[in-house]
Amino acid sequence: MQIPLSDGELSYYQDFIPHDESIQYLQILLDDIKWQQNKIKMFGKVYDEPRLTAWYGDQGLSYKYSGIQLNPTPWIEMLEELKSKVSLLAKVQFNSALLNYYRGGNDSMGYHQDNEPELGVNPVIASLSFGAERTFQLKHIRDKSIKRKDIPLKSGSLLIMAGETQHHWKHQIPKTKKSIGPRLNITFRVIKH
Ligand SMILES: O=C(O)CCC(=O)C(=O)O
Ligand SMILES: [Mn+2]
Repeated sequence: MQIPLSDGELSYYQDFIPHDESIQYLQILLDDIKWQQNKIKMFGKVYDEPRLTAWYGDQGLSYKYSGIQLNPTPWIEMLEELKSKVSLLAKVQFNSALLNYYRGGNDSMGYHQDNEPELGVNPVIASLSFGAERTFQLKHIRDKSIKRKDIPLKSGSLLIMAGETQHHWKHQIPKTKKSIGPRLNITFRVIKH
């Protein structure tokens, strides 16, 4: 389903994976993924990122963001299955994935663009969510009169950002005071060689 967005393309499939299956994926992946605690630099200080991450991809691909160099872990079967399913719908052959594990409401990801040079111009980013529902917020960078978009991401849902979205919009997962369980998010990407 298309979500109207000026200067960008957004689509959302709420029941991409049936709810009960999505909870099974959450439990298995939380155990099987090699989660890492990365550090971020802000105003000259070093902090723990407020979430755990993992980077999976085809051999030889690497990825850099916020000064962190990530070398990919080889695919595991379950991730490969999900990658194929998502690639089929998005009509894009994804070759890598950044996984995010939000342990609770205090874990978050601040406003950013997925605009690293290795993603190329107008990247297609497909984002799969399992577990606690979190709000995905998009704000237009230039035009402050455009209202912020808030999209509650359900367990088993798939959100696809495409077109010029990464040029004109920033997105984030804010912290929440609600008492909630863990959430796992997989963003499939294409890294250009
Ligand atoms: O957790 C999410 O839904 C978004 C994650 C994200 O924006 C990213 O990994 O670049
Ligand atoms: Mn992002």
